[in-house]
Amino acid sequence: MSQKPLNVALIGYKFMGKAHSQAWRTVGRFFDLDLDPVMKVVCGRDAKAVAEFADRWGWEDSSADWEEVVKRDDVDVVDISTPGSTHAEISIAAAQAGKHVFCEKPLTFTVAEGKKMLAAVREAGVKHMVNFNYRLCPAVSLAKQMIDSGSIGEVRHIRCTYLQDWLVDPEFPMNWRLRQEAAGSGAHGDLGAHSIDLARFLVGEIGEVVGTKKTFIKERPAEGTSSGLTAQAGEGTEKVTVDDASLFLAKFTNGALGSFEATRLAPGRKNFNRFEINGSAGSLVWCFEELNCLDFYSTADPSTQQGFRRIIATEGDHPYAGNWWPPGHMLGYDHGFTHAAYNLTQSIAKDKPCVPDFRDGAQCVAVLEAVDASIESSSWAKVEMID
Ligand code: SOE
Repeated sequence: MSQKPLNVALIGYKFMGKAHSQAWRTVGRFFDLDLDPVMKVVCGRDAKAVAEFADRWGWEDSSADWEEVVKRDDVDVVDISTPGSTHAEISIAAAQAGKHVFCEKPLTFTVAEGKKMLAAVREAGVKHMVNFNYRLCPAVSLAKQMIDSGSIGEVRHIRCTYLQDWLVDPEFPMNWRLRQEAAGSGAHGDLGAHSIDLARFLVGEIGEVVGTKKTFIKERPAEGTSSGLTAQAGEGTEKVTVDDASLFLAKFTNGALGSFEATRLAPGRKNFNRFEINGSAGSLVWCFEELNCLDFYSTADPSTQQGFRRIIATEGDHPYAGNWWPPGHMLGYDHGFTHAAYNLTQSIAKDKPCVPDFRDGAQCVAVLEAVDASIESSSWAKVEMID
């Protein structure tokens, strides 16, 4: 490539680290870019393991010292794929060192911290993006285009369910995602954050919420070793300090109504991230388990032909899809991450705003936090609007 390099440092190299590495490896091959992403350095606590990861995934260098990495002169972008408890400290340090920041969701755990992160990136004048990968699936971006162009009329309802089953076995051992201090919350922030982002992207701002959360399995075998979403038990047991499930109702500022359910205890549901949107002139339905498909019902169809039709969002003129394979050749989980790497690279190259950005990340945290406030007060809670 003849473009100027864009040197990327990745912090974290487990499940999300792999997804981000795959994105940086692939993006320049399928998308025309104005900068050339270079996989400069990957960072993690275990020097030997991170060196092996670098070798396997094609990172030029590895390090066990994130503070040194974010200050390196040969780093332009800091990509944070670590547990949520570390996002604020690393993002702020990276921004202060003048680096563009790409951060996993949830952005952080409190609105106060989210605002600090937003202030840091704005003050530094760097680009910032939070990784809400599902809005970047072609079928979801198409839903957004269709809503904006009036295909389903005025939006009245959104029903979001994000269901998984990897914690249904009470013998599944502890890992960081089950500890409040590392993950912030359970299904609420891990899965609910994605649904909130989809709802904000597709419908608008959420003004008020009321909800509940529950931890069904309160103690689990202690952690032995873990990798991604699998784990082996160690000795003894440990208390689970996050929710297994979260449910809430929402009133949008534009008058629409929403319901949200997130759980990791739904046997048979693997990554069932689904929304159904009903408007005055039609409906749209999407589920990650069939991520290339968007179901569309239009009241404008002749009465003899009414029914949901299935759009396969792999045509060349569907968002992002034309950069990949010929029509009908399906995309998967990793492609959303590549679309994020594309958006960030181009926003840096063209000095244009990048979405979803840290304000989107912080606004999502405001909704999560308002649900917690509603649980505390057993009543509806207002969502703080972040400028
Ligand atoms: C685990 O529940 C998880 O990997 C989440 O952390 C991701 O954000 C989600 O996209 C898939 O499931």
